[in-house]
Amino acid sequence: MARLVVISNRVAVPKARGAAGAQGGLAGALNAALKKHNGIWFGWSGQECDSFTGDIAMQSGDGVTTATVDLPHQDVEEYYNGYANATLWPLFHYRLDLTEYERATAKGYERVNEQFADSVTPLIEKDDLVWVHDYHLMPLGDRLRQRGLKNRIGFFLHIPWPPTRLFVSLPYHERLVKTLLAYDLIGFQTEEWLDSFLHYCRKELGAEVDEATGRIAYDGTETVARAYPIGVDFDHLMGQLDTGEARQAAQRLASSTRHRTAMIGVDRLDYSKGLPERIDGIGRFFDRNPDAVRQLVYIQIAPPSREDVESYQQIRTVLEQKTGQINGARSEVDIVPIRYVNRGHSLAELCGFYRVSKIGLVTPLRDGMNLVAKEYVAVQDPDDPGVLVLSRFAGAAQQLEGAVMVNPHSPDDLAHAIETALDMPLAERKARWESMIGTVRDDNVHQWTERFTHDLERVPCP
Ligand code: ADQ
Repeated sequence: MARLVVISNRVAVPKARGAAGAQGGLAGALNAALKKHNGIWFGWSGQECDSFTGDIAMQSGDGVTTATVDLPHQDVEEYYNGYANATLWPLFHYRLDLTEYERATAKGYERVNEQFADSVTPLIEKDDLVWVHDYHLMPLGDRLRQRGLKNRIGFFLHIPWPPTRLFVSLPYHERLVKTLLAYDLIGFQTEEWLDSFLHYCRKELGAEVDEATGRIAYDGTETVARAYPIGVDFDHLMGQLDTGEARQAAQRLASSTRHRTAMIGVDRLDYSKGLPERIDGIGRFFDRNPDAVRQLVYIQIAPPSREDVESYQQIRTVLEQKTGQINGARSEVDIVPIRYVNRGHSLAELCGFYRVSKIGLVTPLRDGMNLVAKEYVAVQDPDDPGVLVLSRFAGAAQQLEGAVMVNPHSPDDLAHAIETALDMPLAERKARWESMIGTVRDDNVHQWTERFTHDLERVPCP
């Protein structure tokens, strides 16, 4: 089996798995693949330095070797806070209104991709499979090729790929996509994002595209693009559910909500997750059902993320205001309808919370996949499962058809979905859950890494 070199913006150092915080779904997924392939994980340490040295800190533990570099403040500002999170992230989540186009940050993005290529090239051996992750590092494959690498190099995009009409608002969009075609294999979360990418290649680049196989021929290169929906580490989740920590968390939540139904949301504090819109929907539900404050309590777990980006500071303020308004209007001496928890929790605690929450609310405005939806389904009690309310704009909606689907922009739709979930008879809850648990269990993260690396090993050698 070929050794695997994973390259992503941030690296979860050994043991960080499941630690409190909002690292995103990437960490758990990759550790599993790396353990199996005896791999190396390269990326930014998260630390800042005075000037870029390229010094690599290596660390081994738990079957995984990590190799990290520090970045100067200016690089972090331009590459990470700037181009990645204030240009690509909003644009790829269809938020042109929040997208910033700055030449300086675009240059910083290119520069850091060059630095990453310089640093990681000496770590890569002849037969290694190289797997690059996410929007921070789209040009990296091309930069590695420029340094003479002949390995098989794959790329996986964790976020959506926007429709061509939005994507062309990006200055130098062609250049970015051409660099992507330096990869041998490009993975997307869903067929929808894949279709958007193929459409762009055909219409804007004039590439030869075979929709059936995902083959893209352009300027003498050949690339394959396919959908690889990411999953959860199902067995690990079951293990977490079985811990004292999970049981205690479940008990704490159950006893504090007493006879009320717990409804839960777990998200990074990010505008793509539709949090203010969700609170509006909950507000509408209480307007329509004022007595339901004695029947339902909503728990929102949302630790801050990317706090250096302005749009992220705003969302926190908006969320606090909206929650405060509903609680101010509807609380009673012994009852608060919305609990907003502004910090992370361990995976075990989350499993405990999911298990006792009879409604899981996952309503992003746009999401590559969304692993919270799958985690919620995974840990439900088969004899008394809760109801997943899911945005039709999450990639997960294409697999989890047993969820109550909502349009997250519509407060009425959200309110109606909560009513439906609250009133749903046991037989229907079971039938819906049973229709989803198979894909959550079987299309898991191990199967995902297996499929991607299997295909990467087999694409024609460059
Ligand atoms: P994210 O946008 O971070 O990931 P998501 O898929 O929901 O979104 O993954 C979040 C992960 O972080 C989950 O495993 C969840 O348990 C954990 N998490 C979230 N909030 C937490 C909290 N309050 N405390 C502790 N842990 C928390 C990106 C894309 C997604 C895609 C993933 C994986 O945006 O669309 O599904 O990558 O590819």
